Amino acid sequence: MNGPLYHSEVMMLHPSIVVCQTLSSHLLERLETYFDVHYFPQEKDRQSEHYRLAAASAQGLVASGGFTLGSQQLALFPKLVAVSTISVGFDSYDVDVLSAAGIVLCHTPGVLDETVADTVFALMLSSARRVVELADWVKTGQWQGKLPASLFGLDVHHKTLGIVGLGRIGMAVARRAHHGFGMSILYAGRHANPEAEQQFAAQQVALAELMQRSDFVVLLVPLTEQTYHLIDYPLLSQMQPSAILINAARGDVVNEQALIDVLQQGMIAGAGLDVFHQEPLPKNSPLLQLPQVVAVPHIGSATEQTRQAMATLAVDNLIAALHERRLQNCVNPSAIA
Ligand code: 8YV
Repeated sequence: MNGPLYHSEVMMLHPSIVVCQTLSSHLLERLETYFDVHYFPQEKDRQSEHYRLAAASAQGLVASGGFTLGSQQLALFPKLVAVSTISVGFDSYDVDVLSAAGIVLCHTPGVLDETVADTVFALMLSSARRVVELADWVKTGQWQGKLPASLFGLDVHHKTLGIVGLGRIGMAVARRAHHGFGMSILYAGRHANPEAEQQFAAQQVALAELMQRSDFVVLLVPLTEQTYHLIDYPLLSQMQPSAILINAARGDVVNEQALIDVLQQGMIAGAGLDVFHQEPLPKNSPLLQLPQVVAVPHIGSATEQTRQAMATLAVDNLIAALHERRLQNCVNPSAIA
């Protein structure tokens, strides 16, 4: 959406910005063309008086998806006009608080869809075919003879895939699943997706039905008040014992304790998890004790190429908002209405 930003501070020729994420020198130079840039990529850099002074005069902020910005943190940024996150998810930013303060928030949709869909497939294949568990088995010298049937996995091809949250990333997953793996696609969500129905023969069903019928349940909804613990024990317990849960959304979309319970009780076959209630995942998490769980460290978009594309888009978003006075990829344009 386009629209003029009218804050008087934005009219300054060289606004001051704070960058709280590692950026390539090329992107930092691009920002420096337009702004007075204060760079604090590491958490420890942000404990200093220097950071507090830079925040006090900053009109713009570039940060990552893991950066927390609510009323407490915002008190450090009295002049803030625009925030640009290098992520598509923005659940760690308090949008209501930002909007009330007239601050726009921009994010990076689109450029990470295919990479996150690859991650989803990596989790599906590795959990169904027990790739991590069996690779460890080989590395620890246990491959001494024929593979015992107790170590056989489950097929992925021609199975039923249930997608919870069929947006841009879900479409990239569905395309792989339908055209590449001959899978049947179910989806649950607030809106019908006629494009998915036409292109992938996807069928919209209620969430409980999706849980019951799917061989793979893939979570891709954003974390909001409505989706917090959306997948709880009553829904998890309706999955088939041979089914696998994949979470590439946010940890708290699932009640993690309920997931641990159904896994420990063998009520589902496994889980492929990119996201967790607490990140980094604590060393004592019961999830780490379960061989049928493939846990990866929030790698959804983490390829060099895609992270660079996300950072470039976030930089462009901030330049558009603060320098060109127009909004692109803004999640709360009404903040300045
Ligand atoms: C980010 C993500 O890499 O975009 C998102 O919402 O979860 C990841 O792609 C992560 O937030 C780190 O910035």
